[in-house]
Amino acid sequence: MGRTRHTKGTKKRAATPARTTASRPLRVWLVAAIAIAVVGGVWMLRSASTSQASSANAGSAVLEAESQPVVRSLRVEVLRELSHERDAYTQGLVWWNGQLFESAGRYGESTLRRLDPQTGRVEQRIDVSAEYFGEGLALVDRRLIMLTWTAERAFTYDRDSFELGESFRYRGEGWGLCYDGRRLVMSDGSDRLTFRDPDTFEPIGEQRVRLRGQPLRDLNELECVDGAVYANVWEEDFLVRIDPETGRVTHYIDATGLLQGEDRIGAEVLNGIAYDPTAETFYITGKWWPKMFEVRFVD
Ligand SMILES: [Ca+2]
Repeated sequence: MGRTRHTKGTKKRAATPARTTASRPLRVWLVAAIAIAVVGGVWMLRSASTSQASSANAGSAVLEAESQPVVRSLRVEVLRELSHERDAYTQGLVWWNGQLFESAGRYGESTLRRLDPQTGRVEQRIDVSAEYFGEGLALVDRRLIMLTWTAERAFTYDRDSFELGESFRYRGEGWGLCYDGRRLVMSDGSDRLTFRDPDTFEPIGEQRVRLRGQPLRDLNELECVDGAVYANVWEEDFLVRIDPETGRVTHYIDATGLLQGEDRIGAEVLNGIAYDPTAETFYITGKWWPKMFEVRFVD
């Protein structure tokens, strides 16, 4: 090894002219200085652009936070409790003129009911054909329109006689339904609301619902109130108020703890929301709940 190193050194020295050997330190320093300048310049440029990028990122984060919509939190103030038939697997609830209409689901157990809002007593009831799983319910003039879950059929019933009228076909699942006086709003278990013509049931638009910027799926029973859409969310103890023009959730309504003690035995999820515009109160209940509540949503 020592021999090889020596040979190489000797060879190198022999190949190097004497005058070049004399100016080598200067050249080395020049090269080093240029290298330092280049590396330093690149580093400064990079840090400048990184710092610009960081401040740009910080700026957009601030903007994003500022543009992040504020969701108001409300709670449920219970004004009154009324009874609710435990055999109703509630899917749709509608208030009209001192009456409550309710649609209930499950195969072989689906029904349409008229209730007395003062007591919750069932005053009229018809069974839905066992092949259909009843879902959301809306009132358009004299027609109650009831969705079915997966049969892609909506049935109409006369508001007073419950006589079956025309039916509509649609694509996909049916969950919740409400009527805002101009169009029907329908949920299908996703984050989508579909707007439909109330006469033809044809889709005329849709909106995706976002809670704090994130898709809010499992939208279930609906209620159209003064241009807003209130919704149950499947398997959740909260409701939301949605601006249907933007899809944004504007209010989050905590409805935990409504049922207490033995009332919870056999009761399923919170579902069913109806609005009484004369009293400006809501009726809410759940599937197989023994009670319904007349409530206000308050700060
Ligand atoms: Ca409703």
